[in-house]
Amino acid sequence: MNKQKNAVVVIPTYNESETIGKMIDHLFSVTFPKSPGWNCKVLIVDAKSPDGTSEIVKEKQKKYSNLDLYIEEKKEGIGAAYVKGFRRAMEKLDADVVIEFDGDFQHPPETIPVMLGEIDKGYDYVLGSRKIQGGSNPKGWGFKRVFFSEVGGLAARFILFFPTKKFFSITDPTTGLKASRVDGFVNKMKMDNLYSRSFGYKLEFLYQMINLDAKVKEIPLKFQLREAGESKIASGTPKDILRTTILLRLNDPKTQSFIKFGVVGFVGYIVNALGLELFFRLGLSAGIAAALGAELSIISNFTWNNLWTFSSKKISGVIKIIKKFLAFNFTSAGAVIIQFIVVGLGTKFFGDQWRQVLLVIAIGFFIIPYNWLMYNKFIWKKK
Ligand SMILES: Nc1nc2c(ncn2[C@@H]2O[C@H](COP(=O)(O)OP(=O)(O)OP(=O)(O)O)[C@@H](O)[C@H]2O)c(=O)[nH]1
Ligand SMILES: [Mg+2]
Repeated sequence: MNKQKNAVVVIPTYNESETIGKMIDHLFSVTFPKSPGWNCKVLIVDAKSPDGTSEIVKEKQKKYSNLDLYIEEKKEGIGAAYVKGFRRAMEKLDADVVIEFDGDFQHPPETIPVMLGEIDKGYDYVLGSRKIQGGSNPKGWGFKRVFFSEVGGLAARFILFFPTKKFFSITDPTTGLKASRVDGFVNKMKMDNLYSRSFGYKLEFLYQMINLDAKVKEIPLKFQLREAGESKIASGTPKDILRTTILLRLNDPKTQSFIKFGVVGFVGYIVNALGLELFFRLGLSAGIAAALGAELSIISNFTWNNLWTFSSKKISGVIKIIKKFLAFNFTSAGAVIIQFIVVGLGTKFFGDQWRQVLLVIAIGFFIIPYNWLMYNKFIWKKK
């Protein structure tokens, strides 16, 4: 028989004395018995709440041996609390799965056995989503909160994932209800230098888990109004989320190489234009001069992309370089054909006066994605 696995429900608290005792009782007596295959533990990470939250937890520890308490030196943000909680869950509590969970009854406890069931099925990352069938925002939320949740969530999805498949499949990136597998995921996550130690950490953990190739499952979350106590949502939260998502995407290696690819492409255009001018002034016909300029820009693009954009996958060795350079010329010819089709067809439909606009459309919507795809899939493909 397999050894029973440990699931650690991590609950950060700041002044949650009104609900935490009830939550602990509910988890141990009602919720956990529904997951007989799991050894469920609770870890409360308390930000030295002045309202006596930790005293209540200590009292409950007399009753529940699987209840752990960590009291922070001071309140440092919900992200900081989860970093400490995850570390402790791995190091002290031998966690196989960690669950992010609110102690104010906003997250229905009955989602916990559902999430563990999905982990049992082989998923690595189970997310409670308010945006799929069966999920919802609290009925009592005002316009502002609904707006931030909907528009902010969509913006975060876009910034983090567009145009990959994850843009469509991660429907609720700011959700606070998650179960994460430790082995290969949480134990590989970098938590020392987060962009945000407040709410933005949620996006950061999400992004890291996705980049670690976690198998993701979304379950419906009927998000509730907090049962008692005051809201700790800071007014700067939307800004924190926006800042974190932008930093994550901008500093992603893929984005970095896309920016370099753009710069190299622009330099290629300049080389093309200068080449045309130079050869034309040397007395060649404009057509020949343009073709030579184009070949110079192909050489420039190939060289700089190889040395800079895709330096981590650099092509080296004379034979290999020649082979790939020929292939590169071949894919570049594809871009010429695309231009021929888009500008040719476009002017036929709309008239010749649209040729420059059509050129921009051809480059922006077709050639850039086409080149990016060809470079990544064929020329500088992963080894
Ligand atoms: N340890 C710790 N816990 C925190 C901190 N900030 C918030 N929390 C707790 O984390 C839980 C989730 O916080 P948020 O979702 O940001 O805010 P909230 O108060 O639940 O917001 P509402 O949706 O209005 O209830 C709350 O139950 C807080 O008690 C913090 O800095 N440190
Ligand atoms: Mg809450």
